[in-house]
Amino acid sequence: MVALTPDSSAYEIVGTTTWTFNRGHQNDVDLTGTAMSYYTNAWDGATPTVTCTGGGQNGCDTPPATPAAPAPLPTELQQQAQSDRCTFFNGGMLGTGTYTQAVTVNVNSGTPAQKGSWKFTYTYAISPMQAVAPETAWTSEVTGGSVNLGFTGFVAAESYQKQSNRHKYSFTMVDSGTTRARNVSASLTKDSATLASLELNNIDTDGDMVNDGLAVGAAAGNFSYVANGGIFGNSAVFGALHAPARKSANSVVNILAGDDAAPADNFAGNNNDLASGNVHIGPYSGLFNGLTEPGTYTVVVAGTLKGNSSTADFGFSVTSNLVQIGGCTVQ
Ligand SMILES: [Ca+2]
Ligand SMILES: [Ca+2]
Repeated sequence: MVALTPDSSAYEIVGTTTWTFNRGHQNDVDLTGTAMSYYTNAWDGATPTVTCTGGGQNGCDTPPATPAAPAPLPTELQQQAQSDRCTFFNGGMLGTGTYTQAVTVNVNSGTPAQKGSWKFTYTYAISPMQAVAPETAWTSEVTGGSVNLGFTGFVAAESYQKQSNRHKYSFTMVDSGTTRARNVSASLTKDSATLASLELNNIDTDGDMVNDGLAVGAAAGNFSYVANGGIFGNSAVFGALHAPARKSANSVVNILAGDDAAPADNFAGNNNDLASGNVHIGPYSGLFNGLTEPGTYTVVVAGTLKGNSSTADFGFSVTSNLVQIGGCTVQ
């Protein structure tokens, strides 16, 4: 996986001043002062709509007890704040949003008989708590009139081994003691055209005095893993990997301890891999300086994950969320 976070999702240049949007991020524990803190995001309290399919020959029968409403989604709040960035900049009334989440309960037992796949759909509302003054959740700096677009992140990798009924996950990232992350670079795109690139390699893996790898070390903290850079190896076990359309993202601690969807890790020896330094990450950061043109930018981090003796090297490329420069002021 590649974790990739631009320093900000929006900038405005006004004369010699650069404004930076402090939107907040879906993973933030503390949103104080961010644009995302200006809304409520909650289930609307209404009874869920209920539909049912299946149930066998005689169809659905007797719904199960109504499940609890799922927690609200921070991603939805993040999107609302992003779409309101110009209202935060110019002042005014923020937008509202709604979305739904569904819980499916399958039943086939009980007296009276309960049958069917019952879907409970809950509605959530995102509501602003107040109108905002101009330049709310934006900070300014006199720069001469350009944006230095910074980004941070890390590369990590998961491997899965199945041996009879034993399932084992690993997050080590070395080959003979040397990083498997090779030829790692970042590029900047604007409106889909590549403008610039940066080398992120910081270690020489083959002794030719030229850096060609991204150094990895022990992860300091737990993190959520999802293989957004792709998957490779034995396709028979792709379903065991935490990747889009495969297993849902989960924390590395849960994955290693087997607190996870099937097939869950049942290898006792790796439960403390994070604490013992065997969960590796390759951290990186970079800066694209002196941007002045309004437009929609992304950062792309790409590289190669070195395979082992039985698997080929694997290329990856991950694109950041959009970063907007301009669009909120009349130029
Ligand atoms: Ca080299
Ligand atoms: Ca384990």
